[in-house]
Amino acid sequence: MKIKKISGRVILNSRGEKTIEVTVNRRFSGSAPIGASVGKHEVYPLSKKGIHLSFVNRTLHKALKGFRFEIFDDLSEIENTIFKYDNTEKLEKVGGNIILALEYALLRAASENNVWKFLDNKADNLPIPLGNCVGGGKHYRGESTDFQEFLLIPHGDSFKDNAFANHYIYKQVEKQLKPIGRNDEGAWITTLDATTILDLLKNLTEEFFENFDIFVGVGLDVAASSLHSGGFYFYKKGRLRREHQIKFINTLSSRYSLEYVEDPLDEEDFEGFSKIKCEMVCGDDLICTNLERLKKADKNINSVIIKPNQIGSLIKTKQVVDWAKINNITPVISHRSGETKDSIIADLAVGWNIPFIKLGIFGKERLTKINRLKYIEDEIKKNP
Ligand code: 2PG
Ligand code: MG
Repeated sequence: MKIKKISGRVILNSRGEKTIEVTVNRRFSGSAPIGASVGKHEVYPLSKKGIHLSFVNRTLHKALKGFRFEIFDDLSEIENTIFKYDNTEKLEKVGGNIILALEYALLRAASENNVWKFLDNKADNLPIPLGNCVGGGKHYRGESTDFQEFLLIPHGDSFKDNAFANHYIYKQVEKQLKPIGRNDEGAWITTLDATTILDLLKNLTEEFFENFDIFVGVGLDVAASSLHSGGFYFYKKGRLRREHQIKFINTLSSRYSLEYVEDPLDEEDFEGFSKIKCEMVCGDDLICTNLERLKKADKNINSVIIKPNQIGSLIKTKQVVDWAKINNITPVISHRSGETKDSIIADLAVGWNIPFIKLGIFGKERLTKINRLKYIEDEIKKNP
């Protein structure tokens, strides 16, 4: 595929914030999201000065016109061209989203919208959707839960069954919780405390198992860096020292048989993560999809969040996924709270054989990804 035209425009994400969409050869587009609970070590999503449209429309268009994009690794050359204009560590001049939006558009152009197949034409595994069911923290501006996300982890036989399980339980939660509304990721907002919510999810998942014979586990994204300040973890009911935070999370983990805990401690507390007892202990802000930080956390976690725009490069994102797998760290690809309708993470999950994807259960920016995974599942079934 030969690059003939690159153009950019400003679009709004699900939170109404500006982000960029890049179109290649007038037909294939891509866009990247923006987070609210942002790790300290993430790159800038947009340039420090805002969106750099002329960089896309003039500079990139001129620099890349005529380039032949054939295989995934060709993205290295594209990235190196961009890094010549921005060699800052955090991409403050152009922002990571321009790079990713361009890369997503290029992958679509090269594969005629079959990115997952382009990445691996034998791919046949669908990820398990970790569904954000109840939430608060930085994903809602009013009073809500201390923990950012209460997640459902279904273990059905197909992606479709798992999406059904998440949606069914989500609707039951609405009936019983009488929520205030939905937060940025479509999760239910409540001011009830963590144990009350976990009691409810435990009952509903057990009931669901009795009715539908699909086991659904429960997980948390504590997003503890948002609670952490001056050595304490601040909750509505009071503050906890580090050792009590560890004890609190471990107590919840064993009482509710949690399957997954993300960011239970502050983003610099590598050692603390190894004291958490849970089947999956996942690093998000701790790692920021950064290979050096993942290597440092090797013995502290057994799961890692993958968000391409934390690092602003698909080549580097792929390196993190590969290194994690080789070292028995389970990758979990994830949406962001300020999402666009771009569904590329669905394709990346299948094409890179990532076993979990973290998504909202409701809202059009979340449903594009769920529907895309259902479509890919059908395609795989049609051509086994
Ligand atoms: C997280 C993400 C996505 P944000 O913390 O895992 O749920 O939130 O995009 O706001 O960083
Ligand atoms: Mg997180």
